[in-house]
Amino acid sequence: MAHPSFLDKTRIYVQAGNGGNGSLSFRREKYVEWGGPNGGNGGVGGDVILVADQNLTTLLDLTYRPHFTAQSGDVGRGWDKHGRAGENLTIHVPVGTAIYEDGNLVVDMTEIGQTIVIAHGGRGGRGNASFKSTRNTAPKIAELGEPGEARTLDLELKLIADVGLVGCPNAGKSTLLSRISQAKPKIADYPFTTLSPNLGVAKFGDKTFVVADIPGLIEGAHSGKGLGTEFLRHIERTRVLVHLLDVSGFSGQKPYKAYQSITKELALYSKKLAKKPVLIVANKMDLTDSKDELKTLRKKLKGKKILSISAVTGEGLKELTEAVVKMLEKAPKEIDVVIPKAPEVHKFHFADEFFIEKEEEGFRVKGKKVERLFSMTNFEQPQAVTRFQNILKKMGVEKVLERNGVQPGDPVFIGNSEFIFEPGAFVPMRRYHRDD
Ligand SMILES: Nc1nc2c(ncn2[C@@H]2O[C@H](COP(=O)(O)OP(=O)(O)OP(=O)(O)O)[C@@H](O)[C@H]2O)c(=O)[nH]1
Ligand SMILES: [Mg+2]
Repeated sequence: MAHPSFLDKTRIYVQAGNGGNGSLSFRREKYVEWGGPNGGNGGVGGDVILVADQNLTTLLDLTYRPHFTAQSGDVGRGWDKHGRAGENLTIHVPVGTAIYEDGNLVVDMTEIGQTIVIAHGGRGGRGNASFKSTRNTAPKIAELGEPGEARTLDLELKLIADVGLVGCPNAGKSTLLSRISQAKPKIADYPFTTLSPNLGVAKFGDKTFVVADIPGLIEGAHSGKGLGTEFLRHIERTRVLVHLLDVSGFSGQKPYKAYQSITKELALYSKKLAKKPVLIVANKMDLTDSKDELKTLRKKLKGKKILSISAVTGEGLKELTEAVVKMLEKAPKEIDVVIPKAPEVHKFHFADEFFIEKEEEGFRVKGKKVERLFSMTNFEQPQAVTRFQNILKKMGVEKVLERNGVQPGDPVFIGNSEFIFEPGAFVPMRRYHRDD
C-alpha cells in the first residue's frame, strides 16, 4: 500500500443555497377590487454538509472538482404558496481530515460518520402575506432570500498510521519499511532520499499495523530545517514511534548523539510527540563495527530496551514486528478532542446584533443580524426601505454611530452597499444588486 504521490492538502469552495425570494402578491377575486396580500415565503437554501467517510483514503476526488454548490430555495408565489427548500449537498471526506478556514481549524473530522453543516443555506424571504398587520393591511413589501453562506476551506488529511518511523537521514527507515511491508519506497545511500511520507501495512501473525516512513530528521527539524516540520505532523497521530539508529559507524555520527538530537527535535516539535512510546532499534547490525557501537549505546542509554536488526539481511525483523504489536496493544487509542475556538473579539463590539468599524472613507456596520436584514431587503420597495431604516433605528445603530462621531452626510457601509447617514434615516446611495 504505497502512496508514491501522497496527497493530503486541498482547497475547496463551498456555496450553500440562497433562500428563495418572498412573493409580493394580492388576491384577485370577482367582486373584490383589492383582495388581501397572499404572497408566499421563499424556500430555505440547501446546506453544504461534510461527512467523514471511512471508505475514502485521499482527498484526490475533491481536488478534481473543488467547487460545491447546494441548491437554492424556490421563490414564494401568490395564493400563499411557499417555495420549496433547496436540497442539501453532502461532501464525503476521509476520516482524519482537518478543515481549516483562513488558517483556523474549523473542525477535525475524526470519527466515522461525523457530520457537520459547513455552510448554511440562506433563509427564505418572507412574502407580503406575512407582513400583514392591522396597521398595514396591504403590505407592498416582500423580503429577498438570504444568500447562502460561501466559504473557502482548506482540507488537510493527516496520515493515520499506527507507527511512525523516525531517525536521522540514511538510518535505513525506508529499507525497513520495504522489508516489513509491501511498500516500495526509494532507497539510496545518501541523506534525504525520502522526500514525502511512505505508508505500508506490516503484519505479525494475524495482527496488522500501518507504518509511516517519513524523511530523515536533522537538528532544527522542529523549526523547519531539512524536510522536518512538514512531515512531523504526519506522525503526530501515530500511537508508537520506532526510532531507528545507524550503529554501523559509517555515518560519522555516534548513535547516542543521533538518538539525543532526534529525541530533542520531537520534544521541541510537540508535547504530544514527546509523550509517545518509543521503540529504540539499532540498525545495520550486519556491518563490522556495529556490535561495538551497540555496546557503547547500551551503556549510554542505561538499561533502556534496544532491539537490534539488519534491515538488509532481515535479522531481528520478526522480533521487531512482534514488539511493535505488543506496544500497540498497550498504547491508548488516539482520542481527539476538538477544542472549540474562542469567538473572535472585535474592537467596537457594542451588542451581539451589530458592531461598528471605522473605515478610511466612513463607518461600516457589521454583524449577523444587520447583514442579514440588509441582504434580505429589496431596496426597490419603498416600504421595505422604511422598514429597514426603522429596524436599524430600533436596534440603536444610529445612536452608536453618533457616539462614534458620525456626521449627517457621512457614508455608512453595510454589506456591499453605501448609505448616506441622515438623522432618522439611512439613505441608500446605490441600488443593491444581488450579484454585486
Ligand atoms: N549494510 C546495511 N545497509 C543498510 C541497512 N539498512 C539500510 N541500509 C542502507 O543505508 C542506506 C540508506 O537507507 P534508506 O533506507 O534509504 O535510509 P532512510 O533512513 O530511509 O534515509 P532518508 O530517506 O534519506 O532519511 C541505503 O544504502 C541502504 O541500503 C542495513 O541493515 N545494513
Ligand atoms: Mg528514506
